[in-house]
Amino acid sequence: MAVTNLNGSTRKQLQDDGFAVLSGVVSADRCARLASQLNRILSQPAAGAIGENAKRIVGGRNLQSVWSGWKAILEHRSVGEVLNQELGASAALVRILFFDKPPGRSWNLALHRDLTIAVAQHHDPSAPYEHPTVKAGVPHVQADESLLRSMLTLRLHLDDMHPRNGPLVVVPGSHRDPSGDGPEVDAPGGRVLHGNRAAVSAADKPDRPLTTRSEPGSEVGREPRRAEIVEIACRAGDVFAMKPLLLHGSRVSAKDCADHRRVVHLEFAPVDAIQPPYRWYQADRIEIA
Ligand SMILES: O=C(O)CCC(=O)C(=O)O
Repeated sequence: MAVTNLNGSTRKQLQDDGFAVLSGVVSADRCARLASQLNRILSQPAAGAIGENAKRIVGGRNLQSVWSGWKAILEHRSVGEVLNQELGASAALVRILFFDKPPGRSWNLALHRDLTIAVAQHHDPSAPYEHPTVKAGVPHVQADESLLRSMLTLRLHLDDMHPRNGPLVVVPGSHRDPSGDGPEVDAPGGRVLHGNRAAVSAADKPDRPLTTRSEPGSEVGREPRRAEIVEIACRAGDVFAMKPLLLHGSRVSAKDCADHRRVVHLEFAPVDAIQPPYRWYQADRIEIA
């Protein structure tokens, strides 16, 4: 992989906070074309669309073999750099998800970590991974900490993401303590971060609070922790890089917001990081010019 060194502060932010914004990776025009392609693909009856019907799509799975549009991000030097520095020369794309928050049909997603990977098949006994499930016909398992620590997610934003269209929220540094339940969240406040840490006014905040997805009773006997939750803002074409163990969720859109919030969520791993007998469901090695 012919790459130069990633900007030191981006790398440090990924290590310390568990996320970083790579700005201006894809042009807004190209994002619009990619969104149309995805819409066309997910409207086909056999596609892995998530939603009530072809006209009410809120997400998609199993896009890896039918859509190569995600490769647009590889044309930007910063993406090759981050993949090379975080994953090494054997980086591979191992899963694509697509998310939207369509106007009038948005929701609030509780804080969680991304623990699930798509695999070629389940095994019995399931160790070292657990909780086998099937999602849209594809076997999945919950990976262990060592595999999740080796992975990186890149989220390509196809629309601007702002305080009114259901933005992502994260708990900086939470990837470093994956046993933590996360903060006690009782208000929709928190800082707003962009690549350049822009702030927005409280009046722009959506009206429903976030909740955490911790086990019942998990806070018993402990003082609630007040870790910081920050709201992320991105422009269409930015890539949000994130460690899967980072606690994250998203807010519901404002009721009168007419903007979609479409994101292509790409999970990468060193291809050999998965433990036999498991194999990735699909792994596309990354080649950077
Ligand atoms: O973009 C979002 O709303 C977050 C989606 C997500 O993290 C998930 O569905 O696991």
